[in-house]
Amino acid sequence: MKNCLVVGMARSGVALANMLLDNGYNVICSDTKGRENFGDDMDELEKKGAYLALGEAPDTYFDKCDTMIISPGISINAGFVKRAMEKGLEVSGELEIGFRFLKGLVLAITGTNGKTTTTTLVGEIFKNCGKTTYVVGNIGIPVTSIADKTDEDSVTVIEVSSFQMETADEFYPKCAALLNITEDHLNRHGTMDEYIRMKKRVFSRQNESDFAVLNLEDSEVVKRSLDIKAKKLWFSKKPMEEDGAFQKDGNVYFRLNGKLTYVCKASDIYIPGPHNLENALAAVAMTMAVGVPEDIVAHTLKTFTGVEHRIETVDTISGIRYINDSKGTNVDSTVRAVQTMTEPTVILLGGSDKHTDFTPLCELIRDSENIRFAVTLGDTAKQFNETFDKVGFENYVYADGFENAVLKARELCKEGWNVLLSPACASFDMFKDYEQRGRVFKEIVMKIKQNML
Ligand code: UMA
Repeated sequence: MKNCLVVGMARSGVALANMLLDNGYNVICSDTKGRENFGDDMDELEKKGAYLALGEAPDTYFDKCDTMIISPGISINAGFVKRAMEKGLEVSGELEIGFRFLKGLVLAITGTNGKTTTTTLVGEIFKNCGKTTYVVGNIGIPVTSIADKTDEDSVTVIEVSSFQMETADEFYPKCAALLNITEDHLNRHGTMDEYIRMKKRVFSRQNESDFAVLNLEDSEVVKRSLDIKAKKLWFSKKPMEEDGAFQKDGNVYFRLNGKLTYVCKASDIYIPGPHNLENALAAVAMTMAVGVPEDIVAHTLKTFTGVEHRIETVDTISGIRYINDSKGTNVDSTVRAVQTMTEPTVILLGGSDKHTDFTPLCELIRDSENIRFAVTLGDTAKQFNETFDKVGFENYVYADGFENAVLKARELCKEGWNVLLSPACASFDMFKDYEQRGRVFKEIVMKIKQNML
């Protein structure tokens, strides 16, 4: 690897190109978008010596490079990626190249849901140990933005997506967790089998001296775990005999090689809901496996208040609580948000299409005591409306546009109710990403508070 073609100049590509230039590599920066779509980042890269190939097909530069590195948003099955492979280029990804530069302890968390909360919580536990800790990956901070800063004593906690794993051949975390598997990203991976195969690659380089943290209550995870070579640590909300973290009689325990350690009361864990208990148990297993003392783990579980855009209370205005769950980007994630509601709720549903079957979610909403109305919006609104008709739930209404949808939800609410944004879909039909969708939701809530809407 010497002459690198970096494709995709958003967060991953910019960080990667910078890291490669800092380490003496030749870099061509490619993106389908033209120069006018980028800001100062590109000037800085050019100053450092990068060649900017913006608004052009990457193919033009295949002859000038030995390696092509793609951003997570680009599929390994894209036509130009196949053509690069045929030309004999090494094709890799941002996570994989970042990993080659990482020093110290590396932990990885994957799964359909709970990744961001668990990754952040594991990071907090290490920070509370006084360790220099980097919390990166799919969470929004590219691994390559910090890889050069790591040393033998630092800890890097990485949220890993199935997209990133497509190109991560040698990625090798000391401890990796698979939190759960439900349907997601079929538009990218085609089948559930392929999606699961990508997630499981996180364990493929591990050996018996490493740790695989797995959900004992997820039958798909259990079924797919047979060929994992690392030491398996399970987690469960119910008592269990296996090594790992579990809840028994309202207490959280960790067991390693048969030795049982009490951690804290389950009710001490600050973040609410059964899904967060699972996230907390996974974090207990991951950190105690590598020697973090139980008092630091317990203290962090008591004080960690959760992550932005995940069942986040924005404000209560005229008795109506506005909850931002923009991170509810798939059915299972929204199911968890619905199950966490303890008051009457109007839910905002819909976004860009990932070829998902909404039936289980629409049935849950039909049977839920707390979900009183649904407001559907975005590209998948029609699919939601049809699925509601199919399962026999009549209390839904379509809204044209995001702001209208929030205002419609407010109109349907009575005092003491919630407006819950948990779309069960990606955001790309109207926004750059789920974070922007969450921020816009919060801005609308602020305008409501100031009587501007
Ligand atoms: N592009 C090309 N050619 C193409 C396709 C895209 O040049 O054929 C360019 C686009 O014009 C754009 C860039 O590629 O400029 C976009 O790359 P990207 O989508 O990888 O964007 P990044 O900002 O680098 O974000 C990526 C992850 N995005 C995706 O996986 C879609 C971020 O995860 C991640 O936080 C970030 O790297 C840092 O590691 C986001 C995500 O939606 C949050 N993840 C999915 C999810 O969580 O469901 C997997």
